Amino acid sequence: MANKTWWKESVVYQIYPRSFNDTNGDGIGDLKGITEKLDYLKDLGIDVIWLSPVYQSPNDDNGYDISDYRKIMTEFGTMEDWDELLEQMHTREMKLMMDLVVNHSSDEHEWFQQSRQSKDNPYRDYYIWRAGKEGKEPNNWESIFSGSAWKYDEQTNEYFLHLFSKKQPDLNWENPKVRQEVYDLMKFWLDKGIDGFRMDVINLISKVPGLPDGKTHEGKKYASGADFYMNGPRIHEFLQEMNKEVLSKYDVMTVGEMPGVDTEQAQLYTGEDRQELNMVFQFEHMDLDSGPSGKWELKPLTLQDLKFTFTKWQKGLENDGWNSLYLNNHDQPRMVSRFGDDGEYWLESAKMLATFLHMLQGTPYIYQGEEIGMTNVHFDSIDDYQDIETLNMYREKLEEGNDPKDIMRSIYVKGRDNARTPMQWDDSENAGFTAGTPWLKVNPNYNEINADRQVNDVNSIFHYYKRLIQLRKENEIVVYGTYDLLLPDHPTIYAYTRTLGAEKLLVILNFSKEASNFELPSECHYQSKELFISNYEVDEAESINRIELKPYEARVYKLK
Ligand code: TEU
Ligand code: CA
Repeated sequence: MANKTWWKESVVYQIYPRSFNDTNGDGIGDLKGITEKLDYLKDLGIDVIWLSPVYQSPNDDNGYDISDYRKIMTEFGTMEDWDELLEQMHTREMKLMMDLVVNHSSDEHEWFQQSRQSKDNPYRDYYIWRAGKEGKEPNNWESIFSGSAWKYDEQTNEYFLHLFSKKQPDLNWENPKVRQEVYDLMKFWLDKGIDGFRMDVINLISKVPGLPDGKTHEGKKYASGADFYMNGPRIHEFLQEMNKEVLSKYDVMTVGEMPGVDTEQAQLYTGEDRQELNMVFQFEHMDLDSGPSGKWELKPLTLQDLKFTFTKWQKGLENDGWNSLYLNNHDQPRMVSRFGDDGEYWLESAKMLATFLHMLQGTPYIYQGEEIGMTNVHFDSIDDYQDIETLNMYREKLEEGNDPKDIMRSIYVKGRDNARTPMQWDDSENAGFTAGTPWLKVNPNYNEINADRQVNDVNSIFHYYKRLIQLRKENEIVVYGTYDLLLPDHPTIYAYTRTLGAEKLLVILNFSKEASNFELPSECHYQSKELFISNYEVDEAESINRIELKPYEARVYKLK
């Protein structure tokens, strides 16, 4: 059995502060708003809060573009507000994981302002500057936020690299001074008492020397440079140095966000004896409904793909390393809309998906609003959307001659603003999120879907999550049991077991709105069974050898 540790037994709740709770009526969530809701999170059973960036930022990418790593964003409040929030969390025995964004900074950071002054400025090599080639960018890499990954700066007649927005210049990790700056800022927050870091795109920090061109595709002006910046040549060296210099000196939890990571690499990043990170956010299950050209190319999701991917990760890290478990976050559409049914079977499918995720092996992450089944949003006009990734894509595809209706369809399904509409607290104006005008419109379904209604309804999604979290705390098998897939070829049922010693959990999930026939596989012997949790009324005495599952029905039995 994997070594026991607190971060394997914890449930994490991600807060996107801008959209969580506004207490001063400016329409923007703030730190005081989070402090106000800690009892709600404690009641849910949350152990750790992952706070998306709250540092000083011009908000080109809503805080993922940092202009001062040691200051609190003015819109979110003051350092005193932050100190109070941390103290109130610790008083409630909740831990705080901050978001470390060090693949890039904001172009308004002092380091970049210096760096762009001149080629011999002491900060020049804090960033990645190159001369153009034949009047063009230094290479053909595409930015993840559309267009070239290079921006020309006439001050020194050179280009700087930005894998994300033009206002997010990549830091040069080859420069030991940059690495030391990062370690110092990490210690600043750790010495204030935080309990860990989520590390933004941390597997992009090591680039292949020479920054070679990517493979271009027919008719595309730029190419993906992912082969030359994902899981690069010095990534493990950098992470082991960070661990030695900083992380090893504190009792902290770390999760690295790693686009393009596979299970073999994840074992290297999270192996117990690797001294790198505790876990990673991988993206394979987030790409199952994307076509070859990326997330905006919609492709139907199949249950087979979901079974294959999750089984690969459950088995791949079962002996060494550790899984993070998530189905949505601030970058992804709402899980009940994407993997379930946000219409007729909204309640049942939200609970079924929660059962699926929380009975797997790994640390579960709940994204704000997921616990009340918040759904995707559908704004009629592109002017109602705020996300830079969406707006850049819209402009680029429009210029390429695509039909605006087709572009909007992709935005409805995959846009990041789906996850960023304000938290729906109650059925008062603006869902109780703000007394002012919200920075991003509230989802109009807040009258039906809000926390206030669900906290007072024992059959709500909120109470179902609370029960799942309680089961995890009361039963070691939920954390440490070994995962095995059942019925691999069943088209609508996802069934798996967890085994720990003589105990077994049997998890049966109907991923469809059709009734589905479950037959207990012969390998599932048992003497006694106990119904752990279900999203429909179930007669406990009923045999489980054959079950006709209702639409999106979920059941978990403990077998002995
Ligand atoms: O996201 C990393 C990333 O790859 C994103 O492009 C994300 O996967 C994509 O937008 C999905 O549609 C991190 C942060 O989570 C994201 O909010 C930031 O915009 C990005 O890095 C740059 O810091
Ligand atoms: Ca505010």
